[in-house]
Amino acid sequence: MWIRRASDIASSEITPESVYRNRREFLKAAGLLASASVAALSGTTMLSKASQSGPYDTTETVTPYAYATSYNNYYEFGTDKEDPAIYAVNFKPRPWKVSVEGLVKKPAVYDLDDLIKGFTLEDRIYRMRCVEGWSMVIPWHGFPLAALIKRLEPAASAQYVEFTTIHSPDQMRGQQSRLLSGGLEWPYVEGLRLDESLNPLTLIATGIYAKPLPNQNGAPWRLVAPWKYGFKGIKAIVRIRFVDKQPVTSWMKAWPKAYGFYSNVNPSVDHPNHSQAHERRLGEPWSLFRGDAPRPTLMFNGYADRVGAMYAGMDLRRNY
Ligand SMILES: Nc1nc2c(c(=O)[nH]1)N[C@H]1C(S)=C(S)[C@@H](COP(=O)(O)O)O[C@H]1N2
Ligand SMILES: [Mo]
Repeated sequence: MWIRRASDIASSEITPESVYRNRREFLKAAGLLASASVAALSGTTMLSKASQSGPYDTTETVTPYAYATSYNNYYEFGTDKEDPAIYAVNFKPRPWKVSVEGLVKKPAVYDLDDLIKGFTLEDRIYRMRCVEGWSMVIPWHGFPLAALIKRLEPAASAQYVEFTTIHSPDQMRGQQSRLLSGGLEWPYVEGLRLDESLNPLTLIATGIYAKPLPNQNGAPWRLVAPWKYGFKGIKAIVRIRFVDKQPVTSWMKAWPKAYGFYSNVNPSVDHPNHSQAHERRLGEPWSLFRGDAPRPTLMFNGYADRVGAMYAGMDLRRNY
């Protein structure tokens, strides 16, 4: 692989366009994405629901499998987009314990398979938008988070749900040194308001592209909230805590001016370093010489009709 420069580490969550471009060119040159179009074809045929889309599915073209599984953020495995696919190969997603805590009737440490037994698994094709400006269309496999929350019976006083990723430095090189953490404190923490958790759009994924969730995508289970920026989608969850105060998330702690609790996709609220008005759809042909077609970003990532009412009366410029 290439030599890691200090500037790569400092690039943190925000990767300048030029660096990004170079990495993509590097990837292509290395042949890592050479099979993308082949994967796209097989990906489509693997999808049981590709032709008959359900009420939650976008009908936009599904992103090639190779992009979804070899270009993403999972800082526990390193801060480069290619790191998760490379360094998560030996991660062990089973056996998996989950601690349920806080304002809830059934707090306990559960075995994941027991905890989610009996849930009806669904396929849903969601549009995903990263804060850094790339977007993908991913066929997820999983169950509504609402099903789990109802099973756990939160107390009436619970208003937020806090999620925590596993802390396992032996398996996660990014957790071994501050220099590798991209400015984050471990373990990774995210949160949702309780009503956001119960929204039918909010999914817990255990698979993608009709396959089990790969380690780099958050095995054994991860959150998917498609109207929010990608970083809300916490991976490899080991703790779910019901609380009455707004949780402080990892990115809020790292840079509060850039990352608020809500993190709803909003083309009119810029990141301090760049506009959020447009995005690049990974893998989508654009011109003869470039992929990643640019397109305008939509309010709530296009899911306003399903989630907008939850924010009625809120100032979405202040509550970013
Ligand atoms: N535990 C953990 N979860 C995480 C991250 C991380 O660094 N650690 N990165 C987030 C960010 S910034 C993004 S963009 C998405 C990207 O992964 P995905 O393409 O699999 O959704 O995962 C999110 N979940
Ligand atoms: Mo992200």
